[in-house]
Amino acid sequence: MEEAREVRTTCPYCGVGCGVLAEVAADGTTTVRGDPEHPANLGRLCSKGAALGETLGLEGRLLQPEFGGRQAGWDEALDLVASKFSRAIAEHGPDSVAFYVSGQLLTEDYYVANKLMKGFIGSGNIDTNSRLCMASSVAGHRRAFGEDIVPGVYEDFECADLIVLTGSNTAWCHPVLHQRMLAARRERGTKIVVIDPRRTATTDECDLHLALDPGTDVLLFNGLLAHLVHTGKIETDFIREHTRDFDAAAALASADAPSITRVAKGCGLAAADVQAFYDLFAEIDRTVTVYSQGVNQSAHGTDKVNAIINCHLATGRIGKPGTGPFSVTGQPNAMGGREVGGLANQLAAHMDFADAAGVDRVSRFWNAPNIARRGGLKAVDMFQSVADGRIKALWVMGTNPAVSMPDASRVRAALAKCDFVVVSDVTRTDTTRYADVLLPAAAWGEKDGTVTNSERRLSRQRSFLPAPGEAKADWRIVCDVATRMGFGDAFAYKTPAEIFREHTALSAFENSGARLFDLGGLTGLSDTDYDAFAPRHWPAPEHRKKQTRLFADGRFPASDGRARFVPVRQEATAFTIDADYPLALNTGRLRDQWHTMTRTGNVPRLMANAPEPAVDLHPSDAAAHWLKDGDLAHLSTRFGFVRARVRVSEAQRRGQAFMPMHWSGQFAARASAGLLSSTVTDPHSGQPELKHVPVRIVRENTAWAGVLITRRDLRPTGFVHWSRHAIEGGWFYELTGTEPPDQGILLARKLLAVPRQDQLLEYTDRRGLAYRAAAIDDAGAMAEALLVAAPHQLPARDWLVSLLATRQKLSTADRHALLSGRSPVPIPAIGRVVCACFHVGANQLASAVASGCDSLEAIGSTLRAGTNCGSCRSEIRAIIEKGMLQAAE
Ligand SMILES: Nc1nc2c(c(=O)[nH]1)N[C@H]1C(S)=C(S)[C@@H](COP(=O)(O)OP(=O)(O)OC[C@H]3O[C@@H](n4cnc5c(=O)[nH]c(N)nc54)[C@H](O)[C@@H]3O)O[C@H]1N2
Ligand SMILES: Nc1nc2c(c(=O)[nH]1)N[C@H]1C(S)=C(S)[C@@H](COP(=O)(O)OP(=O)(O)OC[C@H]3O[C@@H](n4cnc5c(=O)[nH]c(N)nc54)[C@H](O)[C@@H]3O)O[C@H]1N2
Ligand code: SF4
Ligand SMILES: [Mo]
Repeated sequence: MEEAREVRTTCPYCGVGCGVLAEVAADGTTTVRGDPEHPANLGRLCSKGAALGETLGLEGRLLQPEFGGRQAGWDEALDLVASKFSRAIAEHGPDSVAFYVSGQLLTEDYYVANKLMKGFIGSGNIDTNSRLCMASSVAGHRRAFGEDIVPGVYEDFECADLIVLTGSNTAWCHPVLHQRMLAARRERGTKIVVIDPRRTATTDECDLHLALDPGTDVLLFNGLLAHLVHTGKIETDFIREHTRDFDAAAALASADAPSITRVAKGCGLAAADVQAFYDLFAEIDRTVTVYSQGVNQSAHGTDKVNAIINCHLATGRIGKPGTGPFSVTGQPNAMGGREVGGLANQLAAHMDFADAAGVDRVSRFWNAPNIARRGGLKAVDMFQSVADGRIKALWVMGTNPAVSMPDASRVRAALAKCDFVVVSDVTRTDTTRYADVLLPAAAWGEKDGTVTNSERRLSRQRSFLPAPGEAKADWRIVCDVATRMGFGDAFAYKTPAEIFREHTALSAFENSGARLFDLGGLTGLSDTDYDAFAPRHWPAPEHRKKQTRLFADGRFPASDGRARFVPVRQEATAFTIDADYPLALNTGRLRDQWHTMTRTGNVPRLMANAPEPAVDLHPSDAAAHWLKDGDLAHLSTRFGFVRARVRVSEAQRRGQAFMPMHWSGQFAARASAGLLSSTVTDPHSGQPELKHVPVRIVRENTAWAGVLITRRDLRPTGFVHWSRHAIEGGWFYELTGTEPPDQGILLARKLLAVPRQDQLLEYTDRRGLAYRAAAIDDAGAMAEALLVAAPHQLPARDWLVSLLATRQKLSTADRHALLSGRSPVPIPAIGRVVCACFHVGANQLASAVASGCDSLEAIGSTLRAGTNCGSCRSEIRAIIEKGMLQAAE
């Protein structure tokens, strides 16, 4: 029997890049915990990271290549991919093919995909989902610094006195970093300002929240720059010695934002709040400004980035401890993708197409005379070209564009029409439905390589499980195809370590310091060194001085060594809200889900906090549209429609709705935010506007509601709306429709699987409006249960969920209860799960508060809730406050 073993690796979710220790027990079960030695998290994990062990099951995994509706061998599949791509290139030229890849690939996977497309196929047509994520930050960095550089490191959060979080729900999206910021707030009194149109878990713990109008960040930061100039808070020496174009930027900022009153009006803020923010920024030297998708995913994202950077350059707050603009990366390897050149407009290793000498250098290094000489299509344009038939063959790797791209129905139509679509994934998704060839990729825990986190720190992902079935690492699949296309010599790698060494060598090749991205000190890593590689920052040049915090010497990677102020002006949002589409729709993330839910959606405790797709609305908007909490809503924009539950929430501002980006066709009938989002892009970065689109929301007149609790994994069809979430031992389906209840019962009844009539328990009420049924397995346990009733009239069902999990033989009392729809023994419902780490529900928290727990600490020591990752603390605090208020009344 095998011994238990522990492997050091890195979390495959967000860009914080936490170290994880995976312990594989002798029986093969894996448990994970935070790696206390990893500098990003020092042992902490958030709810998603802590549940990684529960995502390793093989249900739903792709285990073999498939094409033509059948399983196939690797040889056939790879031959087909290579010949289709080669033929398209021969007949229509290299620009008739494209790769759409992902910031979730490892650096080694990414490097070879980029090398194949740009170096050997000879087209720039490789783009990545980072186009939807980091492109505006990349463009803003390049305009300001001359290179895509995030200057700061995480320690800056611990020595800052002011942290400005703008367009970032850090508490949910970078939870471990947020914990580090809150520790600084507790320990050294660091002030936190949050700039976000809605109230979030992040705004719950801050000193000032500016709920600005969507898309008005440029005005706010232009006003800040003007204020700094007027109040003499700028660093004139720094500006003179290390920057250019200050006067133009300051002049435009003052013209754009002539007074605090004008800024307040333009941003929809109280003048006193704007003043308070400007005063804090002006007075506190050690300031970090953290930004994420509220900044990047905007029609003017690049200008937002530069408006922020301008304020840091003007105050010389960059390159020093506790200062700097800090774009936090979303995906685990968004940064690694930028390093290899995975964006269509970059070449490789921070060299780009604009510089002919750079193209020549990469061409010589790769021995690739056929190298692409110009950039390729950016994601939105790439899918447009697929739709137009200009792209004949497309390979999608590690991303789910049928869900996550804006105007997703157009993307689906394009995929359906395309001559040849290859998809490499670990599971079936909405995108794999369009694959002509489906390639099974090895998943987290099965593959080896490196990732780079938000602070430019490289860490290893290490395998601790064998790849199941015939799944293969992405780098190997790419190399196998490259070899079959005739490029074998350039892709003859046997290990990821070999690829990594080549990548580091390219970064150092003819690099005399012009490019800060330099890993020259790592080119000599042996295989053993690579195995043992400990997390470290770049730059890691061979001979020059090691630098962790960049720009400390005031030198920037532009040809004259100076940073640029970029004059920017507040532009109008791409769309205006009108009577047809009267609300502004914002989209983003939930605490416990990861993107299109292909992994987190299978984990019961991660589905418990927000089990259904929902749209958040301000109470007065809900009332104006005749919507109540829990109603089913029909949402439409000029791009498409979806259906989701209404959640009335004071956290929204009037006129604005919020919908999570996560739901796909695997988890709901039609609830993907991508179907609503627009294809408007930022002119500099090509990043789509995903935070603002006019929407109309009306109530669906549902006439019945149902739930199906089952062990089986189904995708119901024919329902106006369904959604599902994982529960212990199976799935929970919410069903609803607009047809009369008796028809609803018939429709729902078809979902029930009853092998033999004597295994069915069934009850229909006298009027035929309510229905309850259960299927009993051979051992006498409940295999599934179906309840149908009028909307809002379904009986309690927590106890049915636990009945499914126990798999125990049903007692007579249970059978009666199933038919009467009432639990045999009153079991207290725990309520909506608030703490995912310890599975503690709202009802449990409320009763703990009622019995005297009046602080987070007291709750923590009684129920443990909130003591692990901490991302539920703001929700717990709200429950405590509500309980105390009730007690006082
Ligand atoms: N739980 C969880 N964490 C994740 C992910 C996940 O799927 N789930 N994904 C990861 C990835 S890839 C990414 S990119 C990051 C994203 O991390 P974040 O950017 O923090 O997440 P979002 O929810 O997309 O958007 C952030 C906030 O921007 C606000 N916003 C909208 N419009 C504006 C505006 O005009 N101005 C300003 N200032 N704010 C605005 C939204 O209201 C929202 O609260 O999260 C990473 N971490
Ligand atoms: N409306 C709206 N849309 C958005 C956003 C938004 O805020 N609003 N955010 C955007 C952002 S920032 C991002 S980053 C994107 C994310 O969007 P996607 O990239 O589409 O989301 P994921 O669900 O992470 O897709 C990753 C896919 O890779 C698969 N996979 C996992 N591991 C591996 C592996 O090792 N190899 C391979 N080949 N496949 C693997 C997963 O099963 C999954 O299907 O969404 C964007 N879309
Ligand atoms: S914060 Fe959470 S999701 Fe992000 S890397 Fe750490 S454990 Fe993973
Ligand atoms: Mo992202």
